[in-house]
Order: sequence, then C-alpha cells, then structure tokens
Amino acid sequence: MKQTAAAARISETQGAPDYVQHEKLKAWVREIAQLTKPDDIYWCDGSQAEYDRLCNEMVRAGTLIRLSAEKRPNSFLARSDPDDVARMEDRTFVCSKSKDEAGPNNNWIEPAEMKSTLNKLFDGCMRGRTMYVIPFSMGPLGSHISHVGVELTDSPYVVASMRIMTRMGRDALNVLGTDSFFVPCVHSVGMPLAAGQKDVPWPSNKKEKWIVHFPEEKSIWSFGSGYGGNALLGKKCFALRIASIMAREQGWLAEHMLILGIQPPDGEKQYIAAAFPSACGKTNLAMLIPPKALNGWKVTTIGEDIAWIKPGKDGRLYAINPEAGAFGVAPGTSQDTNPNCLAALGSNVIYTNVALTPDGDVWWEGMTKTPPPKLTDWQGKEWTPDSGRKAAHPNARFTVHSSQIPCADPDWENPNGVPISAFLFGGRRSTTVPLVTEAKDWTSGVYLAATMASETTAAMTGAQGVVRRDPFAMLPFCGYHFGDYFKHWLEIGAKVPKPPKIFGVNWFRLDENGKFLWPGFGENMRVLKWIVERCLGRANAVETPLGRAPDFGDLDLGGMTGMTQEKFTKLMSLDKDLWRKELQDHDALFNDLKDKLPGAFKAQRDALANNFG
Ligand code: TSX
Ligand code: MN
Repeated sequence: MKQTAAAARISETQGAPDYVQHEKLKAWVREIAQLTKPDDIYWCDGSQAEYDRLCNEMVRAGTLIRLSAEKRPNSFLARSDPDDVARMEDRTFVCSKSKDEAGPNNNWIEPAEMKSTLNKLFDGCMRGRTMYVIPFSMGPLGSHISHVGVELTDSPYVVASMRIMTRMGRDALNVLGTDSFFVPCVHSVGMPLAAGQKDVPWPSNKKEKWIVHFPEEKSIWSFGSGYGGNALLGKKCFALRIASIMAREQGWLAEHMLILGIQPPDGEKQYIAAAFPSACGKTNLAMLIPPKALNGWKVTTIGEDIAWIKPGKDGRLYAINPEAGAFGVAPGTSQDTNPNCLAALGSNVIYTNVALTPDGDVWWEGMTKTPPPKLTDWQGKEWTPDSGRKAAHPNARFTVHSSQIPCADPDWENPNGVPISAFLFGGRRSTTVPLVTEAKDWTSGVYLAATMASETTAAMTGAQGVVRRDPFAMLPFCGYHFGDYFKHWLEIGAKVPKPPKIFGVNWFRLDENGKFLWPGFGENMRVLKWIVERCLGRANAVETPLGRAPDFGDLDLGGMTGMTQEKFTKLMSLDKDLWRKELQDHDALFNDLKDKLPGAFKAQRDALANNFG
C-alpha cells in the first residue's frame, strides 16, 4: 500500500521501546498518534540527560532562555504567549453522562458531543511536532495511596515541567507493569506546523482552548494552552478533578490542601492539612518559619498544594503529597514573606513569565523593596521602574522540585503518608470571621469548610471586599456535584474512627482604620501552636457561637509586641448583624446546590442562627 511521507515516518517511529510491556498503553498511544498525526513519537525515560537535552533544544528554539550559570545555575525562563497566562475556568469541562452528576459547580457538555468536538480539534493537531509519552506517578512510586497517569503532549515545556512536578518516566512505567490502571491524559498546544513552517517560542491556539474531563472513563483532554494547570495534566486535572471522583468512588479524599509537620519541643510531631482559596498565602504557610520566641517549635513541609488522604488501619487518616514539586506564584515571594521558598529557587528552576535582569537573573514584583533600574519584562520588552506596568506577570510562576525546599519534611516521600491530626480551612475576610475557631464536631467542621469564602482585594479585581464562596477551596477543582462532595466528607467522618479536628482560620481581619489586626506570616505559628495543643489535649478553649476558641490567655503571645487584649478581642469578635448576613449568604450557596445538599446542613445553619439570635 502507498503511504505519504509523514505516515511512513510515523510507522517507523511509533513502535514503543522494548521495555514497554503494557499492551493497553501501547494501543492507546498508537490510537492517539493516528488521530493527532505527529511526525514522531518519543517515550520519556525521565532521566536527567533527557531533561538536559530537551531544555537545550528549547533554548535553541527560543522557548527557554538559559539564566546566569552563576546566579541561577541550570535554570531557565519561559515567556508564554501573552494570551496564555493562566488556567481557563470558563474553558474547563466535566463531561459526565448526566449533567446532574457534574453539578452547578462545573461546566458540562454531553460526552458524545464533546468527543465529536475533540476528535475534530485533535485530528492532525500534532503535525510537524513530536508527541511525547510521559508516564507519571502522582505520589511516591508504588505507594498504595498513589496513582499513575500517562500524558501524551506535543509540548517539550510540559515534559520538562512534568519531570519536576511528578515522578516521571521509566520508574512510573515500571509501577504500571503489564496491565495496571492509568489515567489517560492527552494534551496539545493546538498549533500544528505545515511542512517548512517556522515554529514560535510559545505555540498555543488563540481561538480554541478546552480542558475536558470524562469522569466515567477517567480521561483528560486538553487543547490549545501550554500553561500550568491547563497543560501539566497531573496537577489540577488529575490530582484534583479526576482524583476527587476516584476518591468518592473508593472512599478517600483528594483535596486542595497543603500538608505541614509541626514538632512541639515536648511532644509527638503532628501533621495538619490546610485548604485556602487563592491569594491567602498558602505557599507561605506551607513553608512557615516560627518566630524566635517559639523557636523550640519546628515546622516542616510535606506539600504546598494538594493532599491525597486515605483511611489507615489504625483508624486515622493518612496523607501524601501527590506532587513532587511546586508550581508556585512568584510575585510576592521574598526574603520577608517566604525565605524557605526563596532558598529553594537558587538552581534547577523553570521560571515562567517573570522579569529578566541584565545579568541573567530573575525578578518579580515584591521580590525586593526597590526594583532593579533596568529589566526585560515578561513579554521581552525593556522595562524601567517608571514604565507604569508590571515587570513580571501577576501569575508568573516558578517550577521547582520539592527536594530543594529547605524545610521539606523527612517523610515527604513516605509511601504510607503521614497521620493527619487537624484540618484547617482559611479565607481572606476583612470582617466577620475570627482569627481561629475549632469546630464542635466533624459535621459542624464540614459545614464550616463548605461555607468558607474569600474576599477580593482591589489589586485582584478592581473591586474591594467582594465575598466569594469557595467551599473547601475546591470551587474550580471538585470534579462532581458539590452536594455529593459534602455528603462524601460527612460519610468519611462517620466511617473513620479517629477523624482529625477541624479548625477555621482568618489571617486577614482589619480594624476600623483598615489596618491588619494580625501580623500573619511566621506569627501564625502562635495559632498553629494552639491548634496542635488542642489536638494533644493541652490547650484551653472557650465556647463561642461558632464553636470553640482561644481566650486572650490561651494563645502564646510571648515576645509579640502590640497584641493587646483589646486588639485580640477585635480579632476574635463575632458581630451578630454581620453573622445574620453571613447566614443569608450561606443560604444563597445552599440554594444553588439544593437538589443534593446534605440534610445535616440545615440543622447546622439553624443552630448558628439560634446562637446569633
Ligand atoms: O502569606 C500571607 N500570610 C500567610 C503566611 C504564612 N500573607 C501574604 C498575602 C497573601 C498572598 C499575608 N498577608 C498574611 C499571612 O498570614 N497576612 C497578611 C496581611 C498582612 C500584611 C502585611 C503586614 C501584616 C499583615 N505587615 C505588617 O504588619 C507590618
Ligand atoms: Mn492550588
């Protein structure tokens, strides 16, 4: 039979290496290659040599800029297309068979219709490019809490990033063996190259962007974007959206949570998991350094974004970090706000959309008090402090392996996970919500988490003080109906003999002059200490309408200046009128979810109304 040149090239190169023994995987790779029609198929082994080679190729192609070997050894800067700078929530879909299953918290399209759309988009979309096969493990290799995925992508930037963010390559393939389950992930930047067509540094599709999940077959399809969570499919797409669905089916939790180890000077180390919406400083909390007055207390990091949590044989919940690296927001990260993070960023980092200094270093807003006199901005244009625009994109990122974080917990790769003593749920609230409360029981804790919210700042949206509900900080990430998700959380609490305590926190309460009442950052250790002491049964609390809370004398404020009893009272105060309004806002959320809202929530809501009556 006659073949075109391109088809012949594919047939020569599409054979998997001999060591690939998983027939279903090989068949799927062939099937996707037949659809997307790449010039080449490349199976990633995950080695350093492979990473170095791909990075060098990307430097030659103009996708990466190599940074100074003295200032940032083995580190690179990528500049994305200016239209491809963030996750696209309005282009993200959960295509379950029934719309009801996806819930009002997801965009939905009927699966057959979606597949027909995707088949057209992906037909020939990798022409002129190499299709990379990336086997990856979310979680420590072979851990009973981990799961494997395979991403097919035409972006070498995705390959390099996945090597930092996951356990990628032959080791992950070995975990799969000959027939184990994997989550199939297909990604294309959506910009095929015609014969002889010159590539651009950051290919993407200006017209079509789709991030699509099929819950029943646990597959992920992403088209048109090369950025972050749109393209590194192990992260938000797999470890949160698809994993949340698997977790519900299998009796565990996939959560948008950091995991901290806290070692008291005189007691057993405790682990806490904490969920925050964006712009609450989650990465800063994950790498917190205690203040001098509490320097007997040690804080270590298991993870800074996602937790997979499964019931253990001893009746407790055990958590792993499914990721192996951080894909963090750079602006605002400084020696003052997060010295541990800054220390992690010295070498072996991929930066995206930060500014470049004349001597081959990086810079972003908030890194230093005074900006350098001359920079190249994130779009490659000359920049000076009086340019009147930002040098780094506000969503500029670093991609760094977890092993480089100085405060990484010795057990961050423990396949058994770490036992969780407490869940924290936070939000950015200028009024209404106190510094810390302990939920009375699991059910009221789940209610607290379901009704959590965060306020926009003027810098974020132009509007100050708009409160947005973000249940469990999972609004963009829960792969199914929030009502069913709340029920799942209630069931886990009923099933697990020793569930963690649940706390609410708010570092962002303002006084009547708009000044922060709480200093935040390392000083948050004082709140964490009280929480850990509560878990150990050693700290006092008083009853409040919201649950239990520390009295002025119950928080360790030693060595802290300015925290008077008067200020503390403001920080913890509960305003009846504001809480009546808050409960009406809960009702609005519940009305959106009314078909599937757990019955227990009404009793919780009415009890709160009564307490504030
Ligand atoms: O990350 C933050 N955290 C958590 C740290 C472990 N931020 C940064 C903003 C979020 C991106 C915070 N900002 C925190 C906080 O706890 N608190 C605040 C508010 C704040 C800002 C500045 C001051 C105090 C509080 N400055 C002085 O008091 C001098
Ligand atoms: Mn996140």
